[in-house]
Amino acid sequence: MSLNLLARLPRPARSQRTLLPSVKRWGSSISQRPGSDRVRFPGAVNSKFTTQMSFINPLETSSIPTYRVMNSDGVMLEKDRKSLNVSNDEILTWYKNMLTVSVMDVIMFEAQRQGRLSFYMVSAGEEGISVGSAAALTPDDVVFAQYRETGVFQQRGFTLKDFMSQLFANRNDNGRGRNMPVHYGSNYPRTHTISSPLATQIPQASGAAYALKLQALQNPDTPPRIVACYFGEGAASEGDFHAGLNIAATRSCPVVFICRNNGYAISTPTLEQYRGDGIASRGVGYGIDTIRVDGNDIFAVYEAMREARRIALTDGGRPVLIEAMSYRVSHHSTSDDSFAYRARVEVEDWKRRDNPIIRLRKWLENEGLWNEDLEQETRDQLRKAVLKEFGDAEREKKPPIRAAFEDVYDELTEEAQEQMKELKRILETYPDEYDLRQYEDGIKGL
Ligand SMILES: Cc1ncc(C[n+]2csc(CCOP(=O)(O)OP(=O)(O)O)c2C)c(N)n1
Repeated sequence: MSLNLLARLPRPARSQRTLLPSVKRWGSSISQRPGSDRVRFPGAVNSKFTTQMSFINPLETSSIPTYRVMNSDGVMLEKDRKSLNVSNDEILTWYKNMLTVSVMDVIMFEAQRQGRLSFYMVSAGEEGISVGSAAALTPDDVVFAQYRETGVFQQRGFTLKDFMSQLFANRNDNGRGRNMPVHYGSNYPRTHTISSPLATQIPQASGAAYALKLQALQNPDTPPRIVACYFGEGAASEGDFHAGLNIAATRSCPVVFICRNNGYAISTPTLEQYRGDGIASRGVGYGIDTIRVDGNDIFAVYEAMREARRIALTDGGRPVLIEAMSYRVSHHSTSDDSFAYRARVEVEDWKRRDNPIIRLRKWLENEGLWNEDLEQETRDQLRKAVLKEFGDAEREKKPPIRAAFEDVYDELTEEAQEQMKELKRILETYPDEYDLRQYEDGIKGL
């Protein structure tokens, strides 16, 4: 096509042109200049020539450092450090949110052992990662979670009633009782519903962030928003992790990936999960701004997330990776006995030595904002509140039976309607075999 012909073709809309990554990888040309000391191959444009044949040995490069603000005694590491720019009231809310998750976890784990709900997963040791990072988000920011981020939901305003309705799959569950316990979701604040297949949320998060970017370009008055995407270090071995990070980098999407590296994926220790420098080193490989933080230090997590959010919104969009280090002090889930693959003493040691809740409590006590009486009083209140919602949710009716057929597609298909009729016929034919009293509207709910 001649240039003239090209000129007559409509140009792409301006917004589409600016969608291209803002990073310029080359100057005027990618051709090789004579005598240049740098490679001008299009695939690695800034690489210097070398006559030294040396393989990069990862064992000889030092490990990415771990950012922390306070030590395990709750003492700020830099004495003259500027404040966090967060009010004491807000910090107290974070503390209470971590406690709420912890108190609820202990009660619900026990309830599962008694057979009162089918399944549960606790967040013990990782409350600081979820509460601290969620504290830096706005309700309009979009979250994708894995399942060990109950603190994100708590910090974003999920109520005990919301948690219990989902756990007991009753008619107040906004997921209509269809998912396993702990697969929470909410329309607002924007928090996508959790699903079991690991890592699938990572490329979805990149896609959602790309959509937010387009939205901002088309409508510059919309408040800037990011996507926050959580996953474990085990999930990061899935292909979807690689797809998700690479697409976010090449399309410059405003997404913050938060990897909870808690040392285990069920029974698999990190030594069998990867041999590189954790997950953080991979972010660098994808050309993504990356930081590793102490996940037991809620201040470090909050600060890193706040800065990551700012970076993610720079130049129209840029992905960021945060690797938050912690230790999974709990069993993987109620279906797991972790002492089958790790020593009890290792777990006890971690519980005693470092914990995000105890660390913040020490800081609050040092500041004169907290004491033993307040701790006992708050724990009692929380325990009572959890047990009240627990009882109410357990007694509440299940959604109507028709909910099992709805939402498979947007509208009920003819086949689904036939199946509903067939189910109704069976339930009416064998009324003694099926107790429908627990479902809203009983047989009429079909
Ligand atoms: C695609 C897929 N494979 C395997 C599983 C089974 N599974 C559930 S949780 C889990 C371990 C995940 O570990 P990690 O991502 O480190 O998170 P953690 O449980 O430590 O918080 C596995 C293998 C799954 N749910 N989905």
